[in-house]
Amino acid sequence: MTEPQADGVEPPASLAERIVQRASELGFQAVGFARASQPLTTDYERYLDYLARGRHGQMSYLAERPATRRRVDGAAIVPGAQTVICVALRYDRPVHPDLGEPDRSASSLAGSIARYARGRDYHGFMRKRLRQLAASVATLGDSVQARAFCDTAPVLEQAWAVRAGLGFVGKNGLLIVPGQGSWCLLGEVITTLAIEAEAYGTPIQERCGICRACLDACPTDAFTAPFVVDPRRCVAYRTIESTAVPSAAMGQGMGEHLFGCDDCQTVCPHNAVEAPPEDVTAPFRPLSRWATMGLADLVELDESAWRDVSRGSPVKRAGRAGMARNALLVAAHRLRRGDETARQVLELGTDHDDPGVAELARQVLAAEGQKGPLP
Ligand code: B12
Ligand code: SF4
Ligand code: SF4
Repeated sequence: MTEPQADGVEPPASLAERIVQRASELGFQAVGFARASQPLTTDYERYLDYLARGRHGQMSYLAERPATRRRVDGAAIVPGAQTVICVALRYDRPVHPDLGEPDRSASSLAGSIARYARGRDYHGFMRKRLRQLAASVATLGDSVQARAFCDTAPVLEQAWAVRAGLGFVGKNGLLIVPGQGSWCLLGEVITTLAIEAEAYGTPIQERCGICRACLDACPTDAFTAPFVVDPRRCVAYRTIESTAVPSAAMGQGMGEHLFGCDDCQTVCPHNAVEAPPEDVTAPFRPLSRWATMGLADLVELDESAWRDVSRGSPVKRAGRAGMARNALLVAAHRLRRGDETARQVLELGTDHDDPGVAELARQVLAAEGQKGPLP
């Protein structure tokens, strides 16, 4: 709390306070500051180890110009940067049918899509807000440079958020903001502005304790150790980033996941907090198209229909063949559980114009056929 001056005039708020205030106006739920001039050490070494083990798989962008991920104050990011302003934007929504926010169920595609991806693609509106924050930061001094980042630049976002004291990385590999949980997206404004020394954060101790709920909940055993995900085994990678079409046997274990996966967050006790008010997370409200489509529709889409279905949605990243593959894997899961309606989806899949997708459908049907004649 800032004390009024003797003459009753409020003293100007500190730079940090003004940035926090602006970030809050723009809808960010948490803000922290890290010193940009100190390169990353342990996190950078972990990243190099990750590359050396080939964990990036098909995400070749992660391996490009690796040295750029070590520091953010060089030519690649913001020359002369002093401060990384780290923000978190929550996307968890109250679960209520009237809000279109479903549980995972056979009747709704949205329920099989990871929460962050059910609504509009966050990159657009998150970057817009970050750019607005950057514009405000640029007015706080002479010749201040400030750039917005979210997801696409070579910045180890979780590492900077940890350094800013925004939260800690849990055993599920995600940044958890104390009191708010992990259902949040990270972004940064990196700037040449230096703020008050005492406003820079420090890392906080991780608060997982003996819990291991996320490790046990992972459907594909993607954790090689607590805190360490092997993306190549992660459902998010396999349904979003990878273009590989697995064999029917390899594709097992993905369950109902059509796009992304939330299992290691759903079980986390730090997420047992109230969701923000509905209007605050309105852009994450499930798109109405998911309520009217089924798996078969996804398999049948031609290029033009796919453009309409994927417009403005994060699912665009998987591509038409990728989403058809994902739909077939969900159908295979349902068929194995005795849902005969899923067979139709697989039969449609055998005619898919992507040969790999068509082959997957044939393999699943052949494997299921061997289990005995249909009634
Ligand atoms: C590539 C990527 C993926 C890949 C690979 C993830 C990975 N682990 O590398 C895939 C597709 C699998 C993925 C999945 C998801 N992702 Co992603 N992803 C990214 C991206 C673009 C780069 C990540 C990266 O640099 N990886 C490289 C390696 C080195 O990092 P790492 O393995 O994560 O390791 C770091 C920490 O885990 C930690 N660490 C590692 N080992 C240890 C050990 C100990 C003891 C400790 C304390 C820490 C620690 O240090 C490392 C370096 O910082 C970031 C955005 C960004 N630019 O940072 C988003 C990002 C990490 N993803 C995000 C999200 C939301 C997801 C999903 C939840 C999406 C979903 N619902 O399907 C899942 C979660 C999977 C999981 N449990 O981690 C958010 C996470 C927000 C948060 N609260 O942390 C980010 C930050 C995007 C954003 N802008 O908000 N993602
Ligand atoms: S997102 Fe799903 S598959 Fe990936 S680590 Fe978490 S629980 Fe496992
Ligand atoms: S589920 Fe448990 S172990 Fe996993 S991140 Fe949450 S608190 Fe940590």
